[in-house]
Amino acid sequence: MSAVLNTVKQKPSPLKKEWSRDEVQELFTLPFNDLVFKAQTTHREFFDPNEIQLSTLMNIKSGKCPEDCAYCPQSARFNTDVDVTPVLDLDTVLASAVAAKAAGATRFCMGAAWRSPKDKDLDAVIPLIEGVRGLGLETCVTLGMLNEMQAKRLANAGLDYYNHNLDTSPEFYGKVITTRTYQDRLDTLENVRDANINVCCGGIVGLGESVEDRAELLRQLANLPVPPESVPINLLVKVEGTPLANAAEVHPLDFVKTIAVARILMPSSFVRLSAGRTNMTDETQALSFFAGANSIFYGDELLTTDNPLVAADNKLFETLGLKASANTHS
Ligand code: SAM
Ligand code: DTB
Ligand code: SF4
Repeated sequence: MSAVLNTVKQKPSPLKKEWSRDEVQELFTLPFNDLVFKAQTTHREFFDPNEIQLSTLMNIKSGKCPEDCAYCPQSARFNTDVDVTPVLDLDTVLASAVAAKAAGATRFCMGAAWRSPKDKDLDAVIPLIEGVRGLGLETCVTLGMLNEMQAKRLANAGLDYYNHNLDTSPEFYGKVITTRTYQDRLDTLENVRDANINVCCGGIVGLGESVEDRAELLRQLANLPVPPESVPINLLVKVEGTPLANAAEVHPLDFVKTIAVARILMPSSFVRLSAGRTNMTDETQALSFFAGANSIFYGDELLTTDNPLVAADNKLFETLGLKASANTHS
């Protein structure tokens, strides 16, 4: 069991702020300099501004997913060119985890293209969680919807984080996914929280959503009974064959504003500059860090698409004077 992370059940604080629709929309209308200054000031109250948390991703079960998430290359409904694999074996996963740790990652995140795992799927994933933990890495998995019992099983295996994204606003959600509801996602998040697993939950920018939708996504996240410890903000990776392959480009500064508002709404959470970095300049990434992003996916691949090379990221950290955060598990 994770000593600190999984023993104390987090309760909503009576002092927790409920963000109103107008308050969040107003942040998006602030002059850029005012918004980013506010975000950086908030960031400094809770974090070392020059420290960054590094998580490495691995796709442990690829492709043939029954869901219809319009952004996702792993949906069986779209004609994309992704590998289809059963759950990978322990040795393969541990070899990647060892390499991730050696490169400087502190968390290893394993993704599976499932709508929701069957209990026998968890039988296959649990040894992977235990093995990766045994290496002294934090563990995260993203396996789709979980019921109460499944969340408890993962907690008992010592899982540190569960990733399950809201993806967008409740209003825009139906334009992107029809095979599971927003409430289904909230139910999974509640099951994960109740099992005392840390919550990793965020969304995607670039699905064709409005600024109001981005504000509503962030408000939903911040107004959860306990905000997620980790908030991945993905820029859509446009993949040939998915319905969103030709989605409109997002202006880089609009992306940075989303990061800044996430930081202001969830001051003590890790905000992760997630998918989409291969299409960002160093300047956009640097501004995102200045706006309060303090975590990235680190490693040459995401799940099925490319991520910046580790060597390029290390060079960027050197240029920016960023240092990787320490491993909490070793
Ligand atoms: N199947 C599980 C689920 O959806 O809950 C876990 C894996 S799924 C790939 C995890 C998350 O990756 C999605 O919720 C979405 O936010 C993100 N994602 C998937 N495809 C993406 C893309 N093309 N661009 C950006 N983010 C993406
Ligand atoms: C998250 O928010 N982003 C990651 C992780 N959680 C699982 C996934 C990004 C996937 C990008 C597209 C791909 O590589 O398939
Ligand atoms: Fe399946 Fe997850 Fe992709 Fe949706 S995002 S199609 S649930 S793998």
